[in-house]
Amino acid sequence: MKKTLNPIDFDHRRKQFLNKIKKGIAVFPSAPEQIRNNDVHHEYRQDSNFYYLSGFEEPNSILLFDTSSKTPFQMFVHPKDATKELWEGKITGPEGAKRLYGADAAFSSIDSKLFDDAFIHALMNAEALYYRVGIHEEWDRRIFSLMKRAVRQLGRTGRGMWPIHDPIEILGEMRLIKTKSEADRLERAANITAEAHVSAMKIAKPGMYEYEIEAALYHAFRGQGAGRLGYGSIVAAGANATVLHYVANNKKLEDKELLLIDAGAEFEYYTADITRCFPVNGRFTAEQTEIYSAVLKAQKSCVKMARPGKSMKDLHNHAIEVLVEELKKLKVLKGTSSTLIKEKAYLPFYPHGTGHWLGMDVHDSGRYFSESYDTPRKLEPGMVITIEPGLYFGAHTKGPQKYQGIGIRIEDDVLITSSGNKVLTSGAPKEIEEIESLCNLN
Ligand SMILES: [Mn+2]
Repeated sequence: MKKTLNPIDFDHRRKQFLNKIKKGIAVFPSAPEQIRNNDVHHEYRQDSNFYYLSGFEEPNSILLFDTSSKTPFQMFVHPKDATKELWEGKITGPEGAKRLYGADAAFSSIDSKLFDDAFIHALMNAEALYYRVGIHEEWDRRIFSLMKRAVRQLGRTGRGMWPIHDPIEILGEMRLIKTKSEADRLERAANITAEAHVSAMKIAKPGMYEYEIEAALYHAFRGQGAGRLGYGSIVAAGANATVLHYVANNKKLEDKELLLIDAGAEFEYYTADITRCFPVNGRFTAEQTEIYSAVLKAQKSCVKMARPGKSMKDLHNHAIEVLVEELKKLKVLKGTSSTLIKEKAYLPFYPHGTGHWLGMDVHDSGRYFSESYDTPRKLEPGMVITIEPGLYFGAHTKGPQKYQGIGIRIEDDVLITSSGNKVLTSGAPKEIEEIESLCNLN
């Protein structure tokens, strides 16, 4: 297995995490392998939190953190196995887990007694368990039954069950503020993705199919060293763009249609998330220009606003204000802005949020609210967000006939810095003139 991040990064994360769980223990099972059909598996990807703390990519493994132990970071991994390695490639094994991944102690994960005993032993001296309930049912059953065994072993003490905390609250906060090396990886993913969007603009033409563009994106991602997609690519021509999570990608591109692409490459477990729209024949129609310009205005204005002290909610409210003004100018909405906003008259045309955290998961972890979950949290340096307003005139939207079938979203990835922000995805043009000139290169 290739190890890409500096081992020091993982070591540092583990130290931080161990400090935060105080006198607790923590368990992270690896992502389960998923059957696709018969004996074929879905492509394997390690669980984000598991990877974040270990850098270890193999299935059938467990991380056990025990703050009171001389070996606080224990790994349970698949043992070396010549036959399995002949078919599936190199297995790291417990010795490798210690040598290459910094485990203080490592054991086989195949002999389930080894983990079960270690877990009970660790729990005895712990004040709390950090474990994500509700992710894998099988694991929930295993953990609960081990906890029962542990409590019985205490004898008649009257002591209750150990409390279980979700480690995501700690890890979500850690993952939310990106270190330099994480921001670098996101920037690399963003550059790869921007390049792929540019090549899509260059090759698309009437008569091609959405899946041909999807294939070109994948070619550009993998060709530049991306590990995989960050999420399923949306390649939506014409009215398909008004379906927010369109994934069929099988329609022919027609003259005078726009093509909306929402796609992101994952580079070393960090994903980009870019949306661009461009005309299949290289020229925006007058109506497309009107809607596109409205969205672009809102998008650029939100990007300008994104800095420490503002919240995602501030950006969303701002996007709504600009879009409502633009929709009034285009005679899609009529009335006073404050009433239109209060009555959410924009909702049929702008039904989604303006952005989200971005990182190892496309919708990354971390609180959107203050610690008491009652006020929107302020942006801080090191956060990476998307800014993605849109306007949609779909089958169920009653708007002017001339806009029917237009769906526009423009999405950038933005790193918040102490002085404002840095747009990571500026390699993908969004101005009409730039887009048209790229589209007309072929
Ligand atoms: Mn997004």
